[in-house]
Amino acid sequence: MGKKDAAGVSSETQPLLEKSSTKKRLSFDLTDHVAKRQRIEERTDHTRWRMRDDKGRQSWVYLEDDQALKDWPQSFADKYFLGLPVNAPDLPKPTTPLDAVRNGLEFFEKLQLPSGHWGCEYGGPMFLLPCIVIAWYVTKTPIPWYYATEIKNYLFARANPEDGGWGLHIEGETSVFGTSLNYTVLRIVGVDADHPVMVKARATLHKMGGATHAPHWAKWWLAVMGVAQWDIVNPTPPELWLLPDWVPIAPWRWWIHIRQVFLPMSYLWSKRWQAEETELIRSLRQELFVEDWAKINWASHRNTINPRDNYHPKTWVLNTVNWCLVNIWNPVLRTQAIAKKGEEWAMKLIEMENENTDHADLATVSGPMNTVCLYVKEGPDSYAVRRHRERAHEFLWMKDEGLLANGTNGVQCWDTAFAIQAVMDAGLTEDPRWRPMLMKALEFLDDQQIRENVKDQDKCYRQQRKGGWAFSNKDQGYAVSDCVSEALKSVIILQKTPGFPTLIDDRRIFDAIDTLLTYQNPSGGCSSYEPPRAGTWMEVLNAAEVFGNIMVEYEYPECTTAVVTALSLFRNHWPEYRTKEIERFIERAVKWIKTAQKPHGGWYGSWGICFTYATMFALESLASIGETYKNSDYAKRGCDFLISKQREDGGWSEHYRACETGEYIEHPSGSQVVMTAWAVIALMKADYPNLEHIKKGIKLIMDRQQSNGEWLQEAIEGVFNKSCMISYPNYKFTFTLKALGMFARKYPNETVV
Ligand code: LAN
Repeated sequence: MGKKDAAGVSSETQPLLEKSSTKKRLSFDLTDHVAKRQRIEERTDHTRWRMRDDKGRQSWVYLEDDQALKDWPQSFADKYFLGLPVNAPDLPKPTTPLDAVRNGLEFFEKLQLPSGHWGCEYGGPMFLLPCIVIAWYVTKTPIPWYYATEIKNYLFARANPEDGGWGLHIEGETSVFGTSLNYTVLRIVGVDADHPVMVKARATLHKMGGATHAPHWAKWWLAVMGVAQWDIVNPTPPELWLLPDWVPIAPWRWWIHIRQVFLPMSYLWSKRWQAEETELIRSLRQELFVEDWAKINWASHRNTINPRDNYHPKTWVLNTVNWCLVNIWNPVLRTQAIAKKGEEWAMKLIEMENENTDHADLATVSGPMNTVCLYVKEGPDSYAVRRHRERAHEFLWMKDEGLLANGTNGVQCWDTAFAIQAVMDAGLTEDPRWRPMLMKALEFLDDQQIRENVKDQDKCYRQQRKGGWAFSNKDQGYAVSDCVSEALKSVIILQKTPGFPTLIDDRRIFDAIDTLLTYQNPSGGCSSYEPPRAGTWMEVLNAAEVFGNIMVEYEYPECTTAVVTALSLFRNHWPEYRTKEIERFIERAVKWIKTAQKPHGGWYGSWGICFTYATMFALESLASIGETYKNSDYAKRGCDFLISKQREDGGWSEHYRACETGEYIEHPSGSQVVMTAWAVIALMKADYPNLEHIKKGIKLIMDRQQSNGEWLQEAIEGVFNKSCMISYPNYKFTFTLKALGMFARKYPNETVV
């Protein structure tokens, strides 16, 4: 058994505690690290890190013990993730796209984790690590030296080389949000204020106005720490949760992520809870602000914000609401009883979320916030707090640059589904060479299917999920329309391939279909976690400032297409099941896709960058009902749009700023393999007649393949809420393979090299 470590840090060979573990086993040494100086080193020994895959729960373990090191050798995937040499052999130079697929699979297969899924870094956003680390600090959770050291290394590596600050995401320009919070993290993990990196970052922060110019979420975290006073935080009253369901602005109607963040925010705002004051907190009060801390007029800075952080300025409606809350509601009308009732109901909802996810929670913002709420309500020693501490590690990822926070607790089901489909598109599912890999992937999806709806689904405002799949794993358990669809397609494809067993029987497939059919909106399109529960006018209440399109669900071409293609595949095999509804669903969905086309012919992407990504999905939807370049004006205009963006070298290259501005923008670093793959997949789906364009794209993808079969990481691929980018490192395998494989099957007689 490995050494028992700081609160919940799974150490060495000790498995993560199961839910069934007795409360007694959950006793940690809660030494007050606040008083102690955090141990921090220059670097850790990267050969000591291991990724533990506990049935799809990923956590990084640092083996301090030499015996444990021998007993648990570093795997190929560990080394790859850590950027250590993997020594993958050179493969015969491919002469055809299919050879290139085989080489790619040779490499990609080695990255499959023991439970059958593919893992990866899921970083990008720069506000997630602060959520975890500040939550640790205020709940007095010790941070092991190897975490502290690698968090420091990651943030040092990611500081803007010019001004030393941090942005909203790794490629973004420096902002107060990124800089104030990551500076705080560095101080928590033990970096001195006079370290040159800190001096530089602080100067930049001060130039931007200091922490009084931070957006709402940063102000909230700093108030929780006691580094700022609560009066600087715009109100988030928990009594909003008491509004009857019919009220148009009731929070149950908001997008799942925003309401799950608002929930703990509202609880702690209402309590005006602050962490115990420490030397560090006193010092941060001096470091983060331009003004003399004691003289700051906190209330006057509620709406102060640096323009760089102000992607979505608050509307006059929200400003008026906030004014009324601050000046009338809070001081005059808000009775103790109302506040208490609001807090109680918010806590009840937090508890339901914990129960439904075994304390993993929806994502990396709400999880740490909930940890603090439970610490406040139940104290440091409760099961819930300790289980939260333990599960936080599933949100961390170790790489060559250091330790970062993932956007969710992984990308397990999503990437696994695409990996299977890439093999299918190349026509290789029957090739015995890939059977063991595919079998493991199928077993993983079998294990990860969500078998039941959540308890008290209506009470906690959850969407039906039985038969679905989450983006990450079943513990998190939030079914998403496209995650269900992609996983379901992959399962059907494999189970209908000779040689594969039926692990998921018809009933379970029907469960998935029943859930999928709940996702259609009146418009015909599909959104992500739930059909919209209110109109987009709700965006007037967007208080987060740094994000757009965050308040409610929208329809997305990506999600809509995934559902359309899943239903189409399903009905080919089970033509009798809910036939009429499926037919009607597909018809309405594709109609909606047409309405979403932009005048230039492309579609705006919300989850990948940007028009290239969504146009691929939209053209696939059209193709699924037989509409292609030659018979559909929509498909033709979509293809013409893509062709107009193809570069000299045959590739595509869209910059993330397109997501912010809504205009196609070229990436200055030139063609990207992932985007090129999306574009050629789109053109092939639409039967674009001029093969030369497709061949040039395919050639670029082949040329970029390394001699061991891999592709190298290029610019960031994903996005959310218009302004924040997020990495999908496995796309450089799954979509390249898919593009090459599709080409090989569709044009078997064509050569490209
Ligand atoms: C994700 C990741 C997956 C993504 C797809 C499945 C790709 C998409 O097609 C549907 C939406 C979904 C599920 C999605 C929604 C928003 C997430 C969860 C993220 C981009 C990962 C991180 C992000 C989450 C909101 C980050 C926390 C930040 C907040 C603003 C609360």
